[in-house]
Amino acid sequence: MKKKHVLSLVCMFLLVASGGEVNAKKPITAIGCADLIAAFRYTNTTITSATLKLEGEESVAGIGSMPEHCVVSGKMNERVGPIDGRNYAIGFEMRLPTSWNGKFLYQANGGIDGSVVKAFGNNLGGGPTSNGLIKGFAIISSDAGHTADGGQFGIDPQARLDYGYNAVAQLTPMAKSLIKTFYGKKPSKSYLYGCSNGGRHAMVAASRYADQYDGILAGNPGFNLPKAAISQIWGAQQYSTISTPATNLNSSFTPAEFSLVGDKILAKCDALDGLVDDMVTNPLACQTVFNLDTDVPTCPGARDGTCLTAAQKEVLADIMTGGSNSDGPLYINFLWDVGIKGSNWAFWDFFASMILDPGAVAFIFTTPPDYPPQDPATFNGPAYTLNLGGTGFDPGVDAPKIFDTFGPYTESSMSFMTPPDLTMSGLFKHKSKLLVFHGVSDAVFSSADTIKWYEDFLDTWRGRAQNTARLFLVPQMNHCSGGPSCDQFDMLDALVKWVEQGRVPNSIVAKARGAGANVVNAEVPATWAPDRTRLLCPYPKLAKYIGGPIEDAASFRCVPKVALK
Ligand SMILES: [Ca+2]
Repeated sequence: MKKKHVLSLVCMFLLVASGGEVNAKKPITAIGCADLIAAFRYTNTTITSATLKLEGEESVAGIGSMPEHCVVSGKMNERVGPIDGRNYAIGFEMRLPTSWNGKFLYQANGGIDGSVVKAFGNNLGGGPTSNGLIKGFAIISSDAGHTADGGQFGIDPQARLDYGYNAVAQLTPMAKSLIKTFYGKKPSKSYLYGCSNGGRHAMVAASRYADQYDGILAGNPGFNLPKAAISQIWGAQQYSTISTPATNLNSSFTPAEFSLVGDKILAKCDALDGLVDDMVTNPLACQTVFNLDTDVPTCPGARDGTCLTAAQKEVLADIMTGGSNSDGPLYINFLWDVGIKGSNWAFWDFFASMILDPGAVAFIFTTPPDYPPQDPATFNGPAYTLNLGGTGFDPGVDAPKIFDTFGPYTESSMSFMTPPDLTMSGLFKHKSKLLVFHGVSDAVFSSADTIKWYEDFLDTWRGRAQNTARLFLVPQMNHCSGGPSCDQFDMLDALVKWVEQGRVPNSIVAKARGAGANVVNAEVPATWAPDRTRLLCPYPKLAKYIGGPIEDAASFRCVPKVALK
């Protein structure tokens, strides 16, 4: 207590001496960085290294040099898997800035985790210009309990749970304790954020661990990830029927053909939002207006990029349903949106469905894991996805296995991967805030799924809903970034202001990354100003043009969507 008292007196002196500004460079840590290895004690936790990085010693592309900080590496819960005999642990990294803002940030990562992404806390969206470390957060990042192995860790029951939710449960109190050891005090506020699978982690944390976090930011959340993964595989099987050879999905639709569809959607729906500006700001209205059959020419002869064959139309219409088997839908529909022309759309449908999804579905999401016949040593992703030889994914037989339990696999993947309470009642109990964004043209996690969740949330909580969770759709943006969109924004700042200053995010400005941007997005249309800005609005509000330069977000207001009809 005495020491703290002296410290606060020193702070007061600095405040006066510098004319009102505390010297931000003044170290405020309780112990030195390397001292953490010996000083930090926590159950089942080992610190393997702690190294001070001086200002400028590390940098992030597109953002710049990092401030002075301590990098801590460690692992929790080391063990040997009882079924596969492999070594497991929850590997983590923390980056602790010398000039700390007093807050904790959990950086949830994407994919199927498996590597400790550097804990810089890079802002979400496209080409971030800042990050958590620059903002002064103490940040943790982890591998969520396994190393990168294409999904084989799913053979281990505990590794499944760690990936689904338990790594966040284990790491959060440990990280807060380490912060206390390093800085001499606990964080004043705690935040968790991520996109894609990281957005899923965020939605799961909002449901399970709202007591641990004051603010949560979920981008393009795959909160029904097992469903989305089997939908992707089902989709690959459809594309395969018009591919030559059947394993070359890229031959089913050329970039020109996807661009054609995007352009036809734009032509039909651009004006629905009240302004012809090469942007569909009202995607929901577009769904009933755009008609694939009549709005896109059918090829009279050979494909030349200006038309689609009848077979292509049939397949694309099926893809947009999200897929089904004899029991019904596998997932949910996808929205017709201009961003279908973004290269990221084809990446997910043609590449990820053949390389990333199969291992995840066979080993992690199927219960019991499909092992055997799938042998991790010789596993062939495309063969599994396309069910070549009949030992791969059969939608009728295998899709239901995401709901199954078996022996030591006591939870289905739909249980361990998804938020158990989609009403997010814990947020209300603990007065935490949830900010969600979703690129409308996401080829893997359908924006329609997030919209449906949020509409249910609005129905459940009515007048209280918007004070606790808000959804911002990002027109024409693909999965987490990209597409012909304004995809650069700082939602972490918006969340912090909401939590700490009560400044409700009534709109958020997003910027295009055309020529001259810190990280250029080549898909920004040439007809736009390279630095076009737009208002993102809390759903169900939409950005309406009110007059002024059309490249400027200041010329728009968020209005109830009824006003645009
Ligand atoms: Ca428009």
